[in-house]
Amino acid sequence: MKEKLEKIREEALRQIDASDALEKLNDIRVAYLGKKGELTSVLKSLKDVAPEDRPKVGQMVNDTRALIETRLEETRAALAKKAREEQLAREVIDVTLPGKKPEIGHSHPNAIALREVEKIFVGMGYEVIEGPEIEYDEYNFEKLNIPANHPAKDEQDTFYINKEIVLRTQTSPMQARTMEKGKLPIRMISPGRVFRSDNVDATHSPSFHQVEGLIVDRHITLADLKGTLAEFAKQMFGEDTKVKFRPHHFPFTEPSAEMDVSCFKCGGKGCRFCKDSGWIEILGCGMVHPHVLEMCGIDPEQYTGFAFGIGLERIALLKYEIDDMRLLYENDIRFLRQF
Ligand code: 2NM
Repeated sequence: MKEKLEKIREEALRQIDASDALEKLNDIRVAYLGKKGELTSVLKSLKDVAPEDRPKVGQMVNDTRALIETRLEETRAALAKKAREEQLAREVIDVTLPGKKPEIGHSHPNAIALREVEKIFVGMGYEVIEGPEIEYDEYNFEKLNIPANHPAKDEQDTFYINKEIVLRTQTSPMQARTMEKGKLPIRMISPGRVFRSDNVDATHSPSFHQVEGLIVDRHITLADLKGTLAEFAKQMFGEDTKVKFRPHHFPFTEPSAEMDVSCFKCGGKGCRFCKDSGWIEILGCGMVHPHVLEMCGIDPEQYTGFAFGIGLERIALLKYEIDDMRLLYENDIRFLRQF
């Protein structure tokens, strides 16, 4: 029995010492100390030993087990330490290497221009109100005094979803919706994407952005329109900016005008930028047509208003001297990085 235990011990220790992986140690533990292990079967055969020898043999079995367990644990600790050291060596970080520069995003020129326009009008007490890009014909045309036979309603100009629903061609449907709510006075701008069935070129796109403004209150006059938009021009293009109104026609305003600003590049002397005219067209505007007020539930005898529409891309192109609108939509990172 004693020899057998010694043999088991020697063999177990030899195997443990030869182990180079934690899994192997586990196999050895099972093979010797497990329920069906060699040492356990020795313990089971203890009943064949003479009763007076049992305590001694039992003690020997326990000593052997303790020895194997200790060696297993020592070897496990040594292997784990070695694995950890190897891992640390593998994962060593050179803290002196130069860091990676994080890519910082840039605002799109349209976004910068919009932020400026919004800041100016919010500063004058206007609210920013956004709305849906898909609109009812009723709000996009009808309530804005654009009747069924108007050329703007032609399928060549407007994207129709169906007979009653369109991709909005302007953001003024939101003005109609706001007037209809009936809470007066109104001071609002509605920025957003609009759609027109145009082919792409340097100055056209089937999808672009507008900021339309509306004020409705008692006693609003053309003088308010001129003063407000002249102030906008000064804040947007510089304190020395002059404005000029040219008569125009829009279905939703009467009278209507287009506003030019004195060229902020040459100061009005004439240059490539203003095509030698000294003036740059910047927006359309007018006094809200009484019929529009009426269709939106406002009494034109009590209330008047003015409205305007600004093409956002036009402002962005002017501000950054970009000569092709397509650059604004291609999102070429080399282009966007400049802003
Ligand atoms: C423009 C030019 C002139 C305009 C009119 C309205 C409304 F709904 F109040 F009648 N909103 N926007 C308007 C007026 C838009 O864009 C060139």
